[in-house]
Parts: sequence; structure tokens; C-alpha cells
Amino acid sequence: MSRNDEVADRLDEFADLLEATGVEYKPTAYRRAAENVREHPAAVETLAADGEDAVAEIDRVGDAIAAKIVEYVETGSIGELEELRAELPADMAALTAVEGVGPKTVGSLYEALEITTLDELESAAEAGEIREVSGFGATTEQNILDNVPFARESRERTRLGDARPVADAALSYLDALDAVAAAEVCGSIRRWKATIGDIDLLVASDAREPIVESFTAWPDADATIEAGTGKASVRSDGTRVDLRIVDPDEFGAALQYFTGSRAHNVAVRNRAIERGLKLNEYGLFDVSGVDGAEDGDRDADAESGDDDAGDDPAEATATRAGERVAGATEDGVYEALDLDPIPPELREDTGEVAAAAEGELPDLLTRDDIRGDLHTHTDWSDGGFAIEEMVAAAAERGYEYHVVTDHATGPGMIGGVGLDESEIAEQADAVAEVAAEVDGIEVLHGIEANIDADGDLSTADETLADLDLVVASPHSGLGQDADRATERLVRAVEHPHVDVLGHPTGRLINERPGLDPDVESVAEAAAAADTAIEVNANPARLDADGGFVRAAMEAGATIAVNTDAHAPRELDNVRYGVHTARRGWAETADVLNARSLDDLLAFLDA
Ligand code: DGT
Ligand code: CA
Ligand code: CA
Ligand code: ZN
Repeated sequence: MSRNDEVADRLDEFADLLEATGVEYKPTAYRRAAENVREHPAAVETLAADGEDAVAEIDRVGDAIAAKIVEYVETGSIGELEELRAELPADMAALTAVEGVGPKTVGSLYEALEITTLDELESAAEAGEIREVSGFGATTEQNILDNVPFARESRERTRLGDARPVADAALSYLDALDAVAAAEVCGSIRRWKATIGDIDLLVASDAREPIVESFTAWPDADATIEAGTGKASVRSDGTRVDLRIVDPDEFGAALQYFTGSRAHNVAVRNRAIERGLKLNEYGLFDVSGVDGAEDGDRDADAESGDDDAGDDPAEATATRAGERVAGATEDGVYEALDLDPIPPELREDTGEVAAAAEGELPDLLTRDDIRGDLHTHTDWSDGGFAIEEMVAAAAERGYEYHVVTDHATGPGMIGGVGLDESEIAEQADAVAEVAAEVDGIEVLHGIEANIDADGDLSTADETLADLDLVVASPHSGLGQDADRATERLVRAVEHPHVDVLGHPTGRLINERPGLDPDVESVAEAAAAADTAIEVNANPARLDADGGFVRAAMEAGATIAVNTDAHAPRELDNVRYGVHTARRGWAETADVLNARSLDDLLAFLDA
């Protein structure tokens, strides 16, 4: 974490504590300052070394806040903040993670019931104590009960989009070390799950100690959690990073084992047992000549949480008993079991082992298959860049087409963000101008219309009919029940002008769960209506998720992998969308924006 982020976090905490104690206006000032510190190009510690005046040059940072920043950089704490913490010793971040609970609520509940943790909050709600607090009622209490589990889980798991860059950085650091023969990520991050518990890394090498030493000295490591002989763990940017080091001839087996999922590994191991083989993290072994070696003790160990046999020489020798059949490469392990190599995204024990055995794994979408983005924004709505800048960024990425889909006005659009009918017509001319000026990329004009709570659209049919493409997305009413959500989304995909159902559930990972529709019904309706279901690649969304995509594939629906970019660099989020689509078994042929321009236009005209 950069020093600017760290300081900004302190200022945000300051704001929360002030708000909790009923102070007005000041919290807003602290939050604005925090935002500007976070985005300031110069490092705060450098500015602080030049004194308060230099710090106060940051936008929205006044003298009082500048003094606190200097105090923090110099001493590691802020006196006034410590006082506020002592007055209100509640775990603010954990408690405000509960939807509907803000700093003020935390303050009131501490005052009345001395609640400081999620567990205490849940117990108080279960005991009916919260409804007794003035200003609270049974509904609030029930909301808290409903939302605590989601908050608890979101505190424990990191978004893929936050963890993946950390994993990539660690990997390139390790790859550059002399002693490293091979390095890979494994675990849930290699399977591209939307959230991850920790980052798992695997290195092949004959020299373990120097690698452990280098790893714990990694500049991005904020702390060492443990350092053993064959493994080490550090914390980076709030996430735990586990490293394991194995012999090069065992790398493939270890990679297979530590990629998981556990359920997938059980299915693969059972296949090995059926063939008189034994599979573990050291290799695939023929144990037909070995006494008692097939008793599967590895797994019993593993389930008890001890994945640490590498440190115990006696056990490691026992688990290597038999003749090694495979283990140096991961593909070799699958092939020795008469399986096609299974892409990590599919390893969830949902039919992939049977498909691999039959030679029927899907021909999965790849990033190179993507030919353009069908959902992007500009400064005509809430994007930060002009139409021509977004188009240039798309052209730079080698795309064949680009669709401008700013927000239409309607439910969920606040502060005049969305375009009304006449503005949409105006923008059509602006897009046509850019289209006429650029070479090598086709520019289309669309809109992101809002789906209201009943499934109707906020924009008039005549306007929609004139556009090249219509994305329709839910932006409001995201707390409605499952049946209404299903009806709403089915109605939207059946709308004659809708081409793409945008971020179907409206979830924000770790922030709000979004709609919970019956995905099979929505997928079937989308297939019948020739409406594509979007996999929104924004790492805060990843919506539709892998399960929804799988339902779409089974229903014969088309999907689209879009970034919803509000800035040029966000076009690169496409990789998160591609891997999410792969988790849903999406084949290239099923993806609208992997098709040629002619095929795209044919789909849109149909
Ligand atoms: P996460 O970190 O919660 O997002 O999920 P994973 O899948 O990364 O799980 P993690 O980090 O606990 O372990 C990484 C992989 O290592 C896991 O997917 C499968 C393998 N593994 C680790 N411990 C065990 C175990 O006790 N039993 C089995 N069968 N596999 C294990
Ligand atoms: Ca993990
Ligand atoms: Ca782990
Ligand atoms: Zn959008």
C-alpha cells in the first residue's frame, strides 16, 4: 500500500469517527481530502518532509488536515484520531460493511449497547435488542440480521481485480530470481474466482532457502507471516500471499494439486485410484507393487488443514512410494489419467472431468478472440474522456469495432448523468463525426438504457429504434425479491429493441449482493429473444458470473464480454471478463463480440 493510500485511509477513518459522534460538515471535508491525497501524483512523505505548506498544496487539503498528515508521517499516528478511537472503540470498517449500517449507526449502537464487532452486532440483533434502541425498529434489526453474513464474508475475501495485480507482481519478481526454474500462480486466483481468500504461488527450484529469503524481502511485502524451509507467507496490500517451493520434477503435480479446487482434486484423484494409481502433490505414482501405499492418507491429512507434508521428510518419502508415472508437467498428469488437460477455470467438479475423458471440453473463449467492446462510456455521461479518446484507445488495442453506450436518463441515474432523447440524437451526430474521421475501426452508436423495477425501459421506443445497439441494465430496485427480479429481467430481454442485457444482477462484489433471479429462466428467454447476456468485466461487478454464463450456454444463449469502461485504461479489464466467461464454459462461437463486424450487425438487425 502506498503512503498516500495509507494516509487517505486514516483521514477516512477520521471522517467516520467524527460522523459517528454527530459532528456535521467536517466529515465531508476529511473525505474530500482523503480522495485527493489518494489520487495525488506526488508521494505524501516527500511533501511532508517539506512541511505543512507543501502538504496543503494538495487540493482540498487545508492547514488543519495538512498538520495532521505531517504528524502522521513523522510519528506514525495522529493524536486526535487516537482520542476519537478511544472514545468509540468499535471496528468501524467491519460494522459499516453491513449494508444499511453507517458510521452514525455504529455510534448510536455503541452508545446504547456497546457494540464493537460484527459478532456483537449479530448477537444483539438476534436477541431483539436493536429494535429497543431509539431511532431503530424491527425492520432495521431484520435488515442487519440479513446482511451480516454477506458483510462477514466480504471482509474475508479480496476481489479478484485487487488480488490479481498483486499476484502478477509477485510472479514477475520471483521469475526474475536466478534460482527459480519455473513460477506459477495457483489456487482460486488461477481459477479466476471472483473473490479470493489468499494468493497461492508455486516455484520450481533446487534451492529453497535463498528463494524464501528473497520472497520475504520482496519490496511489496508489508509483513512476513511465516518463513519455513519449503514455504513462506507474506502480507501484501492487505492480502495473504502463500509461496511453496518444490523440486522441478514435481512442479506439475504440485501445480495441479494447489490449483484446486478441492472438489476437482477429489474427482481427479478418484480417477487415479480407479486405475491403480496414486495422485498427490508430489506426482502420479503406480503403487501396484507397494504395500499399503494406496490408503489415501494424504487426503485425510490435508482435510485436517495440514498441507505441510513437504516439511516432514518421513511422510514425504512415504507419499512418494511407487513408480513415478507423471509429475513434472501438469498436462502430463492429466494425460496419464487419459484426460485432456483441463483449463483451471473449469476445475470446480461440475462435469469437467467427464468432459475431459470424452474429449469434449469446450473450445473456450480467449482474450485474443475479442474484437471490440459493446458497452463503454464517454464524457457525455459519467465517463471521463471524449468519444474520440475512447475510440482511439479501442483502436490501439487492435479492436475492429467500438460501441459508445452512454447512460440514458432514468431510474438509478442521479445528478443529471443520463442522456435524454434529444441529447441522444445530438450524440448520434457527434459519434458519426468521429466515425468518419477514424480509419481501421468501425464506431457504432448505442445507449445504456435503464431497466425499471418492472422490466420496462426508461427510453422511448422511437429513440431506441434509431440506435445501432441497446444495452439495458438494472441500476435501481436491486433489493427486490427473486421472483420479481426474474420477471423484470425476462421482460427486459424480450424488449424488441434490447440487444444486450447489461450487468444483469447489479451486484457489486463485497459491497452488495444485487438481484437473485432464476438464471435458467432469464437465459432461456434471452436465447429465444436473441438478446445477449453481458459478462461485465469491471472487477467490481463480474456480472453475469460463471454460474449465470453456464446457464446461458446450456440454454443456447449468446453472451457479450464488455468492460463498461469509463476511461481508456479500463478497456484492459476485458481479461477479467474473458476468464469469468471461461468459468461459465463459454466458447468463442457463443460470444457476440468475438464475431466479425458483419456477424455482429446481423445479430443486431435480427
Ligand atoms: P481461496 O484461497 O479460499 O480463495 O481458495 P483456494 O482454492 O485458493 O484454496 P486454498 O488457498 O486454501 O488452497 C489452494 C489449493 O490447494 C486448493 O484449491 C486445493 C489445494 N489444497 C490446499 N489445502 C488442501 C486440502 O486440505 N485438501 C485438498 N484436497 N486440497 C487442498
Ligand atoms: Ca488461495
Ligand atoms: Ca493458500
Ligand atoms: Zn455502463
